[in-house]
Amino acid sequence: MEEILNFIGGKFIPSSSGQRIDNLTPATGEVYSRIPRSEAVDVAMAVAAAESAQPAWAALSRVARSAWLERIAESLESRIEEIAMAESRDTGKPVSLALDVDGARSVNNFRFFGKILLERQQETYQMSNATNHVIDKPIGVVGLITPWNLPLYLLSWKIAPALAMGNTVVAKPSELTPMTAYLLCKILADVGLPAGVVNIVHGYGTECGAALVAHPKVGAISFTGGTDTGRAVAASAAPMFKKLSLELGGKNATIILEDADLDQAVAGAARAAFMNQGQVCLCGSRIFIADSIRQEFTQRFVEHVENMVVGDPSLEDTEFGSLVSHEHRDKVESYIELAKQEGGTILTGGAHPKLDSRLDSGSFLLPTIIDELAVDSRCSSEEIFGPVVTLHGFSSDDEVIGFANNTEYGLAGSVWTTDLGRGRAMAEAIESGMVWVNCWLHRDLRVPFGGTKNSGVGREGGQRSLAFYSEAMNICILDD
Ligand code: TXE
Repeated sequence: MEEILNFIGGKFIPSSSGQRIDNLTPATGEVYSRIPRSEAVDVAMAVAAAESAQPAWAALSRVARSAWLERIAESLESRIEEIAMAESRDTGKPVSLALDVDGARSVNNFRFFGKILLERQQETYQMSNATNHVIDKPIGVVGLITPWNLPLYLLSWKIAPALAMGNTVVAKPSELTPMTAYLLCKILADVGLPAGVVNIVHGYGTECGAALVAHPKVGAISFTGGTDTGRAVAASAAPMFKKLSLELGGKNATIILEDADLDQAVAGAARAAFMNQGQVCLCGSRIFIADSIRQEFTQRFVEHVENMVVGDPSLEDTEFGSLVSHEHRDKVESYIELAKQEGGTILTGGAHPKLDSRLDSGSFLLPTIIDELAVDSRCSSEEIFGPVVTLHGFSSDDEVIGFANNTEYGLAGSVWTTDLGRGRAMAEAIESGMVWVNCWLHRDLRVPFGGTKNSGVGREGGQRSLAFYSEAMNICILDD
């Protein structure tokens, strides 16, 4: 049984109360490690450590901080297989996905933000008799709260730009998936990052996460998670006027126009629906198909999904693993039951796969495709965050734009067409932060990432992340 510890002021320590929370691997249900059940007192220790480390960290040159990020990237890269296996075991996702996303992209996050820090331009504005110099100042201590679906990827997406801009960090990973955050701490200790620059506290959201948001010395909060939790975080942070970035849920549309390349669209829509067992905020969980190709698309889509390799996440050829927990699977299954009551037809899935007996207690659920639901049914409009996709027809561009926008969310979407001008026009009409045309989750780390409506507040990504993790200050100097 591995004991995961907090990382505070460069030391690995348990929670002050000594209490722990079991951590299990969702593919087998086995408890294989425990995390500290940290509370406000532990968070306060972490914030104090971050506060005392911050001036020296901020005093380093950009070149020096960038070099630290590169050192972390190199060390992570050298342990990428171990990271991928740990992430797969902790989340239930296929190890191949953990290698590509959680492993490789976490390395990239550190490397990328180290690089663009050096490219950041200082703005100057000349007046007739004075010059304005806009400078970036660190915020101080920033709080980072991350979810269970892309644990190390999202943690590194926040830690790297926060450190780049001279802040120190207190982070709280999801209590469901703490292992790669712990491995990252070991890496930070190995490379000799100064004590207190990164502090990680584990525990429940309502105890440890809420204490971090409420701590008066934490100047900014970056949160990724559910919309309801985001609301609670915003309510706690707003009276203190903290800088706030919220990346929340989505109910994203995948739109297949009648001129789409069907090979590309079928594979793309399946990837968008079921990557990471449908547990990505960007997943396309509502597929709108032009009436004239609906039958053909549906048949090919169902075939494609039924051919996905579902099973043991630790095997290299597995394409679809376990959901994150029994509780989460129960929630997803309750939506499948609801879909039946709402008049939906399950075209495939809706049941547990038959697997090796070792995986009997795992949180597996087959990829599920539901047809015949009204576009405004609860299943087609509420975020399920699992391997469930609903299919709907449409007869015109205006109609499908109305369907796509008929949701409280506004995070992402994709449009599939061979007419790129029409695809671009449709993308612009969709109320969301990001739309892909003929691709999905094709990520360039320089572009804005985030959503509108109930999908969040603010944008991170590239220079926008560097701006979020800093305070812009203008100095106006009257000419001689
Ligand atoms: O997320 P939570 P959960 C959605 C998805 C899912 C739902 C709930 O619909 O079914 O959210 O998932 C911490 N103050 N997404 O319960 O609770 C918590 O410990 C401060 C979308 O896992 O939002 C964890 O570290 N922190 C999403 C983090 O917040 C609190 C990814 C996220 O947990 C807190 C995951 C509080 N009061 C779920 N309560 C996405 N956008 O990618 C909890 N936390």
